[in-house]
Amino acid sequence: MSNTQSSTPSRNEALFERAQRTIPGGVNSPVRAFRSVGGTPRFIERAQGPYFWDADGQRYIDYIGSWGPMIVGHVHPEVLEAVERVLHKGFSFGAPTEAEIEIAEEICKIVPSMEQVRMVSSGTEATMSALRLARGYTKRDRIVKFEGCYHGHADSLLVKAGSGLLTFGNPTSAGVPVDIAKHTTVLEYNNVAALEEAFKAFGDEIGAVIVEPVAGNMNLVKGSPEFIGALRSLCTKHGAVLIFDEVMCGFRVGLKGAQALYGVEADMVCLGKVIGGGMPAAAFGGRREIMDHLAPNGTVYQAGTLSGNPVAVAAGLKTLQLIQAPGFYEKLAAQTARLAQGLSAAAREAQVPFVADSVGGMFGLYFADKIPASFAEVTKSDIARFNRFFHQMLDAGVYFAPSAYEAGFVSSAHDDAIIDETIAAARRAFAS
Ligand code: KE4
Repeated sequence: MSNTQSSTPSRNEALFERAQRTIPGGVNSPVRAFRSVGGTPRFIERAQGPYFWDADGQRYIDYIGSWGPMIVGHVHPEVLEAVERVLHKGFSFGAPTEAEIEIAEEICKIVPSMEQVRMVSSGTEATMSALRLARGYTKRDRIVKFEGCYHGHADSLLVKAGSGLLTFGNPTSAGVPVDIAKHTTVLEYNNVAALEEAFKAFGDEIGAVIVEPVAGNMNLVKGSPEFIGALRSLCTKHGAVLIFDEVMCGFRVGLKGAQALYGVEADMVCLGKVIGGGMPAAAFGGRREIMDHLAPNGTVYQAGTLSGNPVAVAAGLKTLQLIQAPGFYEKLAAQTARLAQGLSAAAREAQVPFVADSVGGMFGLYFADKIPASFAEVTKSDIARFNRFFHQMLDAGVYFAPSAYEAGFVSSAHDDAIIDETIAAARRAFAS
């Protein structure tokens, strides 16, 4: 019996009602409110491996993994032990620690083009700081982003395309001054011609181009090799800083992230999620020549009370060590592909227009005839059908992202039996 069909009001409903009195929308991040899929958000009480349980004790196979961080599964014993080991030594000092050097060395060892790295506490801080550094380094205010990519909620990044290519960006959120949004140009993702046209028109004004090389915030949409290659060559030609926002795809599409996947090195990389192992930690970094402009060495200011927090670093460092186990990504990619292929096959059997795609440990589900290559193509998928499918699966104990515009995530704890259980539940959902 699912919660939505039970006669007695669920604890989720009672908690959601109570939450809305003191928390805007009852949630601390909008996507959690289920606004796009409808229904009552599940209040999670505990998690273990690939599962979490809600306030009614209902178990779900978790395919959001906290939106990427839980790549080794929830409460991995070795991560738990690493955190317990440091907890009694102190939660935060506001002073440097050796562990911060260790995680910086680990990140610079693993991620191409990272000669130096600065720890922060969220992906938003990472991209906001990387943009300020790129602007300070190039002394240029204009930045370029792409429709459908999400880089956190800094003012310069909550911008949508102006009416024409050469017009200024417009805010996507109230409270973002037009004077800030106008410095952001928004182009179509994977559109090489538009990119070339923009660089031709004002390439020498562009301080930074920021992109999700494998996008996960318009559902999963992969950058084409031509698009990623054009970004690199045009930024090099015009002296613009190329920023790969790998907060989501870093350590998710492969150990060395999208740079290795495409064989393209960015000038700066933003990281998050996996590097905190579920605790608040993110980072931005790049060539020393750029990073040297950052305070206290340089004139670009950036700071953070909890940056490099010892508890978060302990969880992140252990997670980074675990994902370097031989065969970790081959297995993760195989499990994720098994899920995508199994779901596609189940939909085909039921003659439902549905496709799925995957890269490493992230996947996309689309009620459409083909895998999308841009935000506009994603909007053409059958969103209403996705929303129905989401609830059918939720009632079956499978928790996909509560939005047709989000990617999904598999962990090393999602074994064949769990993937096959998910596919069987989808077969029943497609058939109904
Ligand atoms: P945070 O500030 O939420 O830690 O990171 C912002 C961010 C930056 N860059 C990319 C590529 C991201 O995916 C994110 C955050 N991702 C969303 C998932 N759609 C976080 C979930 C949420 O907003 O609650």
